Amino acid sequence: MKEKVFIFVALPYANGPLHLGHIAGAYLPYDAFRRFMILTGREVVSASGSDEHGTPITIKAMQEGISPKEIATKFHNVNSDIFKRMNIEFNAFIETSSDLHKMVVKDFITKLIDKGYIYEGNMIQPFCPHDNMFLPDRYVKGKCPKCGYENARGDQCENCGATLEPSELINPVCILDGYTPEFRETKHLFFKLSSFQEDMEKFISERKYWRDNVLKYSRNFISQGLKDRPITRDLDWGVDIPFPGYERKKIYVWFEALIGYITGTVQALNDYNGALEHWKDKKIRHYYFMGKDNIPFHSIIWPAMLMAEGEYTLPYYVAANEYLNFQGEKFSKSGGVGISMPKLLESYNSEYIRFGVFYNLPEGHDSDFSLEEFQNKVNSELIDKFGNFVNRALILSFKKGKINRDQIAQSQRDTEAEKFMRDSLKSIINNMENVNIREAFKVWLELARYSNIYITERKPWEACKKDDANCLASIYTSMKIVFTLAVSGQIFLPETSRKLLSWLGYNEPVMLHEDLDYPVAHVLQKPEKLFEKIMSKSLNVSLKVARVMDVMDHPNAEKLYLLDLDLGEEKRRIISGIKDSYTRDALVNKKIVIVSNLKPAVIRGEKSNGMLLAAEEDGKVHLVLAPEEAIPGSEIKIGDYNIINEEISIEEFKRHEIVTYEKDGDIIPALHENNSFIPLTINGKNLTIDGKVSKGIRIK
Ligand code: B3M
Ligand code: ZN
Repeated sequence: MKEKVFIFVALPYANGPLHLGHIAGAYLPYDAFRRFMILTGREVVSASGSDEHGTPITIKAMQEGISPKEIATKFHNVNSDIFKRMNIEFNAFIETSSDLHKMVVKDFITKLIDKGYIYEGNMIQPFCPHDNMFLPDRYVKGKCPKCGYENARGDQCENCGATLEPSELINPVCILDGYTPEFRETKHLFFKLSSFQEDMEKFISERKYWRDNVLKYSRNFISQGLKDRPITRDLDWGVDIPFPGYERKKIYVWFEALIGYITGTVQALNDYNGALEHWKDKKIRHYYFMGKDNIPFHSIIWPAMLMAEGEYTLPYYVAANEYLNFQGEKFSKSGGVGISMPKLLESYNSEYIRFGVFYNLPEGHDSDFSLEEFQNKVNSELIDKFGNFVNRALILSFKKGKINRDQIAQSQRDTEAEKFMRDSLKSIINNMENVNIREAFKVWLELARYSNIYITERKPWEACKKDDANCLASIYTSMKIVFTLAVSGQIFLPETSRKLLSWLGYNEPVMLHEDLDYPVAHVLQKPEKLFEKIMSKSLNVSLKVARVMDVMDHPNAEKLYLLDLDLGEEKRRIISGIKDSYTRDALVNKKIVIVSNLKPAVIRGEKSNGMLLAAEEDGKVHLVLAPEEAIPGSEIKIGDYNIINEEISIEEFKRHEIVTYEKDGDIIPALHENNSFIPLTINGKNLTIDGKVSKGIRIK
């Protein structure tokens, strides 16, 4: 009988599109592990879902002026689509606002109440006198008492990861209106986490095989003494509390989202009681994947909830990853750092993204992702090493036709290569078994590198000209390695591996084990090119033509204008300090150029949604202009850069140097990079600069 395993991955909040940091921190490692488990013969039930309740959703809904349900559904769909395009698969991907989930939560909580692990108590909670309401944790922000970070949330500090209570914040304020909250008493339900101090100590001490980061964090958490936790909140969006007196409160989002793992198995198996029976089956191992900020919820709170329930299986493995940073900074949707997945998928093949993430997996320590390194590694490692090797082997083999293992005599070099392959395969399997995904991938890639050298040294093409025995032996050996790379590659690069295997005549997934059998090398169809190199580099700066429609004085700043702009489909307002150089009349109808993907800023009480480009010399401003016939809203081209239009901060924009540059006697704007100048153009025409200005002046 097949071994059963449950694999879970933290439920992403449905309050925005996932970014690469999420994908690298949780979902891709999870997907690799799930594929590995299936390919090694396990019966997998895997689940995750959209975390649709709680303040992350209500705050976002408030910002967008739509209902929490609409926000949740919108991003449930966006994120489901991202997973699909990334080939990240689940047996169930639930929605926590579904009736099924609410039922599972109710049953779970009722059981905990019956067993006396949930009680009613009083709690001091922030109350905003101005809004006349109790504030949920995330409606309060302030300074972190642990690390001093200024913008810590009432539930957790994003900077140091500490879990917090709003009352612990230094200088707390209400996020709705900036008022200082009062702390008043109100009643809530509490979970008796304190009853599990000893059980938790034992639980953690029995899991010495966990990663250091998880063990360290958990031991530290427990050593501070487990305290009871409130599990209800003053919010009107969430799972109801089955009690009178709690009409205006809901179950705390974390408490019910964790129960989502049970809901997930019920949905996957489409059988409520059947799924619960599986939860009681202690032979089934449960694996959980998540980013490091979710550690205590999975290594302590959830196990304690399960202990309280009494019958269900505790986590076998909690795989928490560190952070993937973006070009030196933390990925942050709100701070405009990083690239969202929908944008990334517009520009790159998902196999490349998967490769880039595995190459840089933040397992064990933080790692950094830059677009430039990503493109370089895809080109130089995936394509030049793996692709090149595989391609050469496939073409030679295709030309030679079927080669039977029994008809060849391997040279010493061939047996050496085969041994390297076997050892690599063992190591990949062994590492995956122990959830060392980064290391497993490294070994896989190393095998590709090694093989590329092997085939270059072994030169089957020369041996084949003379038609000596080395010809067949080296092609056969190469193909055996191609087969091994393809079978083990199914974990990491499913599309690529599927293609390769189909050329070799395998139209179903090939199971993975240490002794892969490959009796006959045979390439059935002429292999296509596996990859295209990434040629155009990407630039996250979107410059657009804008026609000035109207110009007004800024009400609170003498030197500033408000410019109303026509960008075709879109109208925008920006603020600019060009009053000394341009009159209102000189500006109206000019076709200027703006940075259109800047994070909006508020300048002296007015919102500015972009920034115009101009050079300043001797105190006079010279606008960058588009040709007369340019259509408002069209995008400026910068060489053959692939333009990514994702919101950026002003600091990020300033990293790119745009200057005045002399070309054929004209002074034009150009991007200065790696010692070359790339003119900004539209429909093949250069942009111009208004008035006379020297070359080499910074445009900003
Ligand atoms: N939604 C936290 C997060 O997205 C949360 C995970 C829930 S797992 C039960 O970081
Ligand atoms: Zn902190």
